[in-house]
Amino acid sequence: MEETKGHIHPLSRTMDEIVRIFAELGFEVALGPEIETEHYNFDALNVPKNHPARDMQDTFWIKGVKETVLRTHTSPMQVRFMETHEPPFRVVVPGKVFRYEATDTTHETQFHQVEGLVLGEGITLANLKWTLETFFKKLFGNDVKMRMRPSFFPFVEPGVEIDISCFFCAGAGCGVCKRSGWIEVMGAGMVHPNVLLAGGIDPRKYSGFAFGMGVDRLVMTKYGIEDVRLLYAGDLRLVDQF
Ligand code: 2U9
Repeated sequence: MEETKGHIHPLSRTMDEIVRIFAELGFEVALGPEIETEHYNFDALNVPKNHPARDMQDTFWIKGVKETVLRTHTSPMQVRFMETHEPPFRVVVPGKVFRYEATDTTHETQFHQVEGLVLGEGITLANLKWTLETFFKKLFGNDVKMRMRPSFFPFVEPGVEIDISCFFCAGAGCGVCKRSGWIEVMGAGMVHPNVLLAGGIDPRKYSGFAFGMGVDRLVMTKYGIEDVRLLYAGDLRLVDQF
């Protein structure tokens, strides 16, 4: 008879490993609802009222329930966490998120994120850099290099995009990193004062950093999976390979 032993899905395995590493670094883990209010998903995160992300084309709005959405990121849970916890704290939020878009090889209507939030007195960009560098070394090995590039997200200021040295060619340049030697893996930044205020935190006393990573794309790059939809197809011919 054929072997029919169960497997842990590569996405779940990667999510678990990421969360385990942050737990080693002293982070708590929090889970939140997949159905959220417009307030927690957008307003509290300093996303302008006219921002394209709020559009019917980008977000699943719940029919017949005013101001309610399928969360487009796990960030609303960090706002809920701020409301119920006094800094200092370190928290990661893993989970499923939703975007209303046409699916193709690189887009799905659901995907997975791990986001994090660190708040305390005197937290700086240097703390962000050390924490994330340490995280990537634990995930990909001690030789991995990390760089930050300026970027913009409404919920952070300054915002950065984080690249790591390509884990296939160690930075030499290959097909996976498009000859650049770098792979973009995360967005991050110092939490915007408006977001701290929305969470009931005094920005004159506390500061902190936040980060967000899409796990599906990381899994695809790591395992050479060329269509994101395969991750959700439930086809054992995919799962059996891991
Ligand atoms: C709070 C304050 C700040 C979380 C952040 C990003 C930058 C980011 C993307 C990565 C790939 C989303 O999955 S993705 O498409 N995320 O670039 N996320 S800063 O910032 C927060 C979150 C919560 C209260």
